[in-house]
Amino acid sequence: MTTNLQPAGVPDLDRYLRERAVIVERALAETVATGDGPGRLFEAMRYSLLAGGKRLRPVLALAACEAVGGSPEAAIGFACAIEMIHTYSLIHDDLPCMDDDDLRRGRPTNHKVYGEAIATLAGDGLLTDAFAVLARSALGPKARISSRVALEAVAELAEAAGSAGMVGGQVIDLLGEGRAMELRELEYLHRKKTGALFVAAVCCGARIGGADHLQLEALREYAKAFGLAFQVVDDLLDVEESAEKMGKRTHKDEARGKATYPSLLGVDRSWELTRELARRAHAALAGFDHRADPLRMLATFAVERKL
Ligand code: GRG
Repeated sequence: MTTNLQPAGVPDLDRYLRERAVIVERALAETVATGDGPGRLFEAMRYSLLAGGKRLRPVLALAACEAVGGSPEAAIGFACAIEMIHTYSLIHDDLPCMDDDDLRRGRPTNHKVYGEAIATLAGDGLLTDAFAVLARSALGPKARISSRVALEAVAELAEAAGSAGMVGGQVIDLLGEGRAMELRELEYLHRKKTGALFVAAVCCGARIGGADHLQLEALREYAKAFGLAFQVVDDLLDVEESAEKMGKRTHKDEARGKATYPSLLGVDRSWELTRELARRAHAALAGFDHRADPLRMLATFAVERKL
């Protein structure tokens, strides 16, 4: 994998995000090239993986690695792995047996182009290959991490994506459709469905960067606040924005009878909650120097984003 990662200078948020997304994009295109397998499968995997997207989880992982003094090059394999897992979750979430969506990242969903069977397998391929990518990168010369750190990252990522994390959250979400939910249950669901992967992005990036125990705990608090803020904003954008702008179907939560932050708290209080969560994320970084500035900017972005 060839990458050219300079330490982040943090010029401005838009530029930072664009530059980082390009780096991630290149690494992903190289990582998931046509391998020793059916061309149609790789085409379907690349169709969704290289369809744009904000690349927030990999960007967070690189930023967390740098915040503790690590080199982002060490974390690029992990960054690719987490974006592959995120993309698999989007492909499966869009399937007719789940959310049944036609539009994702501004283009027809994977199953609309490749059919349900190939889309399911493209998701499976991305999920499984992600762990090979992570393990191989940890074995590579640029990683310079101990096998213990590598194994901790593998375990943390698998737990975040699996039954106790994202998959579990998706099940709670499906079973909750059409029935009332209290705020506490909604938060529990989102901490698993969306939040767990953000926490893994930040904590594994930081582990790879050499974080000590205290740094890891502070960054975990940052990521928990970030993940929830991101999700509340997601609920708000679903109410307030159009499908054309978002590149995916909107106004669908209400249609499916899903509890959301705006439906439980109202729009104004939901926006207030996002600001409170952003403050919490910033506060968690109090003990970090300027190298955590990208993480600070990203927390602001999570609540100010319009996409
Ligand atoms: C199918 C196992 C399985 C899990 C699905 C994460 C998830 C669980 C489904 C995605 C659907 C969804 C709308 C989740 C809520 C928030 C979210 C993860 C939005 C998409 O993430 P972004 O905005 O997307 O980072 P891009 O396209 O920018 O990467």
